[in-house]
Amino acid sequence: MTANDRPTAVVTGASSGIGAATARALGAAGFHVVLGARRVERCEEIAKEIDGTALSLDVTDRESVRAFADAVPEAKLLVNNAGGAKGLEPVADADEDDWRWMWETNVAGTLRLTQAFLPKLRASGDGHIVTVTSIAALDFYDNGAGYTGAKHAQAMLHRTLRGELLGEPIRITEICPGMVETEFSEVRLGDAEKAAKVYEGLTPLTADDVADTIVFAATRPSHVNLDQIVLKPRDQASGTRRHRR
Ligand code: 8X3
Repeated sequence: MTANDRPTAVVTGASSGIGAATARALGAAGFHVVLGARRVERCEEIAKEIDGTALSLDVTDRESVRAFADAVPEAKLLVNNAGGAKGLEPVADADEDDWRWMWETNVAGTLRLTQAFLPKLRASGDGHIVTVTSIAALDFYDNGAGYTGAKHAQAMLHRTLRGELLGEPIRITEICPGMVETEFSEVRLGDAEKAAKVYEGLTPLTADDVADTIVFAATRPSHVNLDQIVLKPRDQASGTRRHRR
């Protein structure tokens, strides 16, 4: 799907937050962007702005991924952004369904999309896989094992590709954001008020900050592979150490 000869970038989880900002930024950088998410109406609005394509995508559903990939004949860049957290409690009280959801979206979702698009990335002669993990893929913290576990597994899948695809024309970049003010905390905590408190008294990253970084990685010359980029607000030292005014 090279619309007007622009290279095609596929962004998952593109209906909001980092995914939506990345779709916009890649559109501005000259890509034809295919936006995938369950909330396809939201993707359609963004697609209109950037002359992109919106398609329905549920990364937890094999058939949905297959139909999505079938509708995109070629791709040069895949941004595995769909994912998220549910719950924040000690292992002793962890909800098994939340853990299953986190595994399905972050880990199996990344596997499905990567498998579906690898042949197209290869065929482009200059492909690139960007996976948005988290600082939760680098450390552990109390009450976060379901999410840190899923993010570690997603990161291992992604990092393993760096060796497995060595010698092929495909770059591999992992983006590890810390606190970014998006719907992330609302989904995790299931409560808008509690979510707002997460960012109180500090200046979090914005989705645009992360999107800019993804565009930077994607627009380096083909021989330059940015393996891993960690970005956190100045007010955040780790998953649990934050400075609040
Ligand atoms: C989320 C990172 O720092 O908000 O992926 O827990 S943090």
